[in-house]
Amino acid sequence: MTGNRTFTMIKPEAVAAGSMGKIMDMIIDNGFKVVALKYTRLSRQEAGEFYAVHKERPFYGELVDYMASGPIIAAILEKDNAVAVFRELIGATDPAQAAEGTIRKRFAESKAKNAVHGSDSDANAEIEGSYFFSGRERF
Ligand code: 3AN
Repeated sequence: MTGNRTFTMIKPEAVAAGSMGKIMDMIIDNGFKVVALKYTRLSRQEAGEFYAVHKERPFYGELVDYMASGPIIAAILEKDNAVAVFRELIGATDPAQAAEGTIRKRFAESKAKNAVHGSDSDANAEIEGSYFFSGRERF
């Protein structure tokens, strides 16, 4: 349903730290239904495609290298007003600015290694979710 789904990734440093279970618990405890879930790894090329909107940003190369550096968890999540509510739960891009109780406040290392991704619009949630999941992988 439009407006009720978002897409997330638990990023390589958070997976490497063994935090994926705790992060999924926070997501589920905050009322999100897990519609799709996958443990996978992006190639450098795939990470570049996924973050193509940031191509002109100075940190693009670093971001692509980092996102391809290890396995991630990808998921589609469902809740009313999912995109906005999930971005509130993850907190600011820079963990130093993230509010208490947010996922990034608790798990992020830095602006680059910030533990989780959250879609920034309904349109991007659909595009990003479709990048990882087919129709029969969504429940
Ligand atoms: P958000 O993930 O909060 O939507 P964006 O869309 O501005 O933030 O940035 C996308 C991703 O690029 C971030 N999740 C982060 O990993 C990386 N990033 C953003 N700003 C920086 C920065 N100044 N230096 C390094 N990486 C950054």
